[in-house]
Amino acid sequence: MHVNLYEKIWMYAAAGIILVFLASMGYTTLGRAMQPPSHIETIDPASVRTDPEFGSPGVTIHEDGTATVVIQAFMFAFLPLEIRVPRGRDVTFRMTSPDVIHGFQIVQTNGNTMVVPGYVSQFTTRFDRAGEYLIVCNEYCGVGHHVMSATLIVEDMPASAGTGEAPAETGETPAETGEASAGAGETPAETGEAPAGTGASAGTGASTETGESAAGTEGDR
Ligand SMILES: [Cu+2]
Repeated sequence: MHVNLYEKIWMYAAAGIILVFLASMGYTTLGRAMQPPSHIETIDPASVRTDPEFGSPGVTIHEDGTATVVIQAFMFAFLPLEIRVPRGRDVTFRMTSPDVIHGFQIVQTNGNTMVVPGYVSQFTTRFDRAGEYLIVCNEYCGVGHHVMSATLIVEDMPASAGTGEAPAETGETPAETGEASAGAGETPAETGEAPAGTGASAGTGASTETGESAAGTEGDR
């Protein structure tokens, strides 16, 4: 079958464009962590405000330094209005809506999801740049849609429990606290407050005392 040269060029160009589109989808999915946020976790929209988790939204910093942010998106605000998360650590956002579909976009980052009533939207990301980010609703949700926003503050957080400024530092802590008491591993919240000072107070015997003496050492510095 004879195909005109120009016809061939268009055919190959069209096929090439399709391949580029498919490849870009693959790249953003695998390489840039663009994933569907929903993990098929459902919730009754009517019970969102009394839900143990979503009824009291906020930020939880875990022992390993990562954070979970629970958010309620409703007409026409996000709760909490101001969200503080650690820099350079995994932050998992969990959110749902008691009314209509909202959007949740952290401007200038890859944090972006729909918030669908009946479902829990969840994604995990990390922020390498400290500062203030604007969160906006990017799904039209009613007359107050344009005022629906919140603030995300990314900052270097002091060790909340068990972790130092950098994950690498935590590796040193067990070796130092090991001198003080064998129970140090069981009380990461206490030893974590002053990982540098714990080594100095090697005289402490019981694990319960480690927290007190460590705090005292911190005051001496
Ligand atoms: Cu909205």
